[in-house]
This record gives sequence, structure tokens and C-alpha cells, in this order.
Amino acid sequence: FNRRSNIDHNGQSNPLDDTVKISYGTAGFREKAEVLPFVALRVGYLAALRSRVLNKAIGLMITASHNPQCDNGVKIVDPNGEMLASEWENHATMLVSIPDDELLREMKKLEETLQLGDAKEARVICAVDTRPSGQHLADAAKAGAALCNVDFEFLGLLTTPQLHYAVRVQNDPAFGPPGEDGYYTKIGTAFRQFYELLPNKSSPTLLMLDCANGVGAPKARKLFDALPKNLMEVDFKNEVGELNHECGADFVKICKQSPVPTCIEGVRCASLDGDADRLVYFYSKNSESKNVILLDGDKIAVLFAKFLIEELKEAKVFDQLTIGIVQTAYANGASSAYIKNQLGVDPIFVPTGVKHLHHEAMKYDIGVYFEANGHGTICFSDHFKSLISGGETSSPPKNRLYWFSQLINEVVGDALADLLAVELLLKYYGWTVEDWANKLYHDAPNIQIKVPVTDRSIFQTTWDETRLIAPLGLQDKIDHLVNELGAIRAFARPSGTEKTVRVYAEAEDAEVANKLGEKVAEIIR
Ligand code: 16G
Ligand code: ZN
Repeated sequence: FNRRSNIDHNGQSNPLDDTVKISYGTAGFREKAEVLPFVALRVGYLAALRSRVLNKAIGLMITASHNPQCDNGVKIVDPNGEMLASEWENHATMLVSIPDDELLREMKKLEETLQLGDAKEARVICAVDTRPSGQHLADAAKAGAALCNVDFEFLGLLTTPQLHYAVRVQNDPAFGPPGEDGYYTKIGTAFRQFYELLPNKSSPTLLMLDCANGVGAPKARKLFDALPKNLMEVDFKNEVGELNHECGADFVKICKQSPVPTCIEGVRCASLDGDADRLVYFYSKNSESKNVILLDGDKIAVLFAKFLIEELKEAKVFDQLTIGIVQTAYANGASSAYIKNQLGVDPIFVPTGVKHLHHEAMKYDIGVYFEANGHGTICFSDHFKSLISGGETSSPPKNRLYWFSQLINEVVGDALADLLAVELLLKYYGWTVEDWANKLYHDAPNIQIKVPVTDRSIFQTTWDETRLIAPLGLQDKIDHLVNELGAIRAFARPSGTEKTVRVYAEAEDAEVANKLGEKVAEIIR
């Protein structure tokens, strides 16, 4: 597992030149799987080192989420179940970048500066998604942890949010019951309790669930098995097959098309991504066409925020708590306008990537954050928890708030927890998926285009990613196009996970949005 002797899961040698730079990006290291064995070893070592410094359990998730099956990734999870602290991202990039013969020296240097003490609680907890390269990379990570003399606990196949949950519970047992079963128990109990509080318990309507051929399939089945039988009716699709291929949340969001197999007209459908930390809903108005009406992360955020604000008001505690709704540049303009004008909260914008959203959301008693791609959750402060404690003596809105907050996986966006939360709120409001799509706001027409580039580092943006500052002159051209076509906005930003620049364009008219997107893509190419 060295750069020069990098053997992949098929036993093929894939040596890496000393000059090849690999950095810890938006979601850790993400590459073709054959590149990663030596990366996994070094990251396994670093996770172990961090666990010794903090004397806590640290997580290691091996996944490339919605990327194709041939990719994989390695990402460190901090003790509270959050993303790795950014100073340590630099250590990770440094360790992975150095040549083999400098590795031992750098390891020693790190160990000296970080001053390792006696660390009884130190351990690395690792899980994988369904990619064929996962086990091999976990073995490499285990060898890395051993270099730091730290126990390596391999939990096998889990969704990314389940691994985050496992890490949090290991360090903070009050958070919930331990183990994968503990996860189902916590979420299942909250679902049942909230269900009991519903004004209308009509029989369930069919939900078609596209599992992206990923780890979400067996885990969603287990979760639903832990719920009372008559509360949900689910038709599982895309359980086995090529991961994320023409299915899954990213495919549906970007293409606004039904995954294979095509969904049935009028049926409420949802898609998970490859590691089940993203969720989108959709439905078809016409089975002949592949096009669907999409309900993305913004729609979920608005549904959650509307519910929370109404309940806080009914419970007469709205003025005692702060509420933040965090979005990124990809949020549909119509959703931001609804949040501002109808919900009365100014949305906050941060750069792409869960760590930025999560960090901002933590500043509020209730921090709702969602990326348009379907990744999101809600953070609840201790003040919220002391005010809204649930129980027999509590008022109905407080009880609903309590069980809703228990259902949400507040450490990270979790497609399975979010799915149950959406299902409950639709029941609570007595809404069909069409009601949900039409009663809040309608998306401004928009398009996203991926432009492959050889060097994405030349593209630099402002902090909120809405404007390019380099290469010089490009932003002026984009502004000019937006004006010329009478569109709303467009931006281009380098991807943090792929060798592409992503273009987003929004207009009042779909044709204009498409045309603008294409033109901006052309000037990037
Ligand atoms: C990763 C991020 C996600 C972000 C996406 C952007 C995490 C856990 N995941 O999947 O939040 O939306 O990257 O990818 O941070 P991009 O930089 O390629 O557009
Ligand atoms: Zn994912």
C-alpha cells in the first residue's frame, strides 16, 4: 500500500508518480478506486492519530457516494459525527502527497508535534458502501491504523449517515442506542411516536423507492422492517445492479428524469444516492415520458422549515429560539424567495459542501440546512432540547417537535431519516406529492451542466461561489450573457469532487435557462 507499490482490489499494480497530487476535497479523497489503496492506508493512520490525540472514536467511511461504481473515496468522521476539522484536512493532503521515502519521517514529525498521550478511548470505526473495492480499501486503512497502535473496528456495510451515527454514539452514549440496530430503534421509535400524534391516520399510499443499486437498499428494508407493518407501503426499486447507473438521487436531480425502471404516473417516488445521504422526491405526470416533476433538497428544506416554524408558534416558543435556514448557490431562487417572504426568515448562503452548511446551521437553536442535491438535515441546540422535552405533560405541538427532532439524524444529512420525516409531514398536512410540489412554490426553470476541464484549479470563485474571480474576464462574459438573454442568474464553479467545472443557469423561461447554460458552458470549454 505505498505510492510506488499500490496494488488495487483486483491485484493489479497501479503505481503513482511522486508528482501526482491528490487532495482532501469536499467529501474527502475521491478517485478511481485503483488509485486509493495507499491513500486508504495513510488516511487510516491519520484517523488513528486523531483518535489518539482526542482520546475518542474517529470514523472512516469508504464511499464515493453518487459517483460511478469504479470510483471510491475515503473520508474521516470527527467524534461528534461531523466532518473532519479543516486543519486536519491539510495533514491528510500532506500525508497523501509525500513520496514513500518521506512517509516515516513525516509520521514521526506529526506524532511529535501532536503530543500523543494515553488514549484508552481511541479507536477507528470504519464502514464501506457496496463498491467492489470497499473491502480492500478497508484492509489498507486497517493496516494504517495499526501503524499508530489503535484498534480498528470494521462495521462492514453501512450507509454514510449510519457510520456517522455509530461514531457519535460511541463517543456520546446518550445520543442513542448503539449499533446498527440501535439506529433503527431510535429512528423507528421516533417515527411511531410522531405517527401516533397525527390527526389523520388514513391508510398508507404507495411509495416507490429507487435505491440507486446501493447500500440504501438493504438498510431501508431493515428500517422498514423495524416499523409497524401497516404504516408504510413501499415498492423497492434498483436494489441490485450497477451502482448509480441511470438511477439514484443525483441522476434524477440532474437529468430531471425518472430512473430506470420508469415510475408510474401519479405515484410518489423517492431516490436515494449510492451511500444514502441524499434524498429527492419526484413523480411523473405522464408515463409515456421520462420527464418527472422533481422535489429536491430545497423543497424538503422548505417543508421542514414551514412545519418547524408553525409548531414553534403554536407552542408559543418561537420568540425564545433562533432559527436559521442555510442554502448554497444551487438553491432554486424560488425556494429562497419563499423562505424569505412566506416563512419570514432570511436564508443564509454558504459554499457547497456539507461542512460549510453544517457549521453555519450549528449557530442557531434550530438550523435547517439542505443542498439542492438532497443532502441536508436539521441541527437542534441544547436550548431547544431543554425547551422542547416532550412527554405526557407537554403540549401537542411540543410533542410533535420533540419526536420530529428525535427522528432527524442531526449529525449529518440522512436520506432514510429524511424520508421518514417527509412521509410524516405529508401525512400531517394531508398532502399528496403533487400538493407538496404545488402549494409552496414552483421552481424557477434551471439547468446544470458539467464541463470537463484538465485543470480545474485555474477557476476561482468568491466565497459564496456565485462569481468567478479567475480566469480574469470570464465573469464579465457570464454577466453579459445573463443580461443579453434576460435571464435571472448563472454561475460556474470548479467541482470539488470531479475534474469538471459545473455551470448553473436560472431563468423565468426553461428555454432561456437552457440556452444560457449552454452558452456559459461554451465559454468555459
Ligand atoms: C460532496 C459533498 C456534497 C456536495 C458535493 C459537491 C459532503 C459530504 N458531500 O458530495 O455536500 O454537494 O460534494 O460536489 O460534503 P462538487 O464539488 O463536485 O460539485
Ligand atoms: Zn452521498
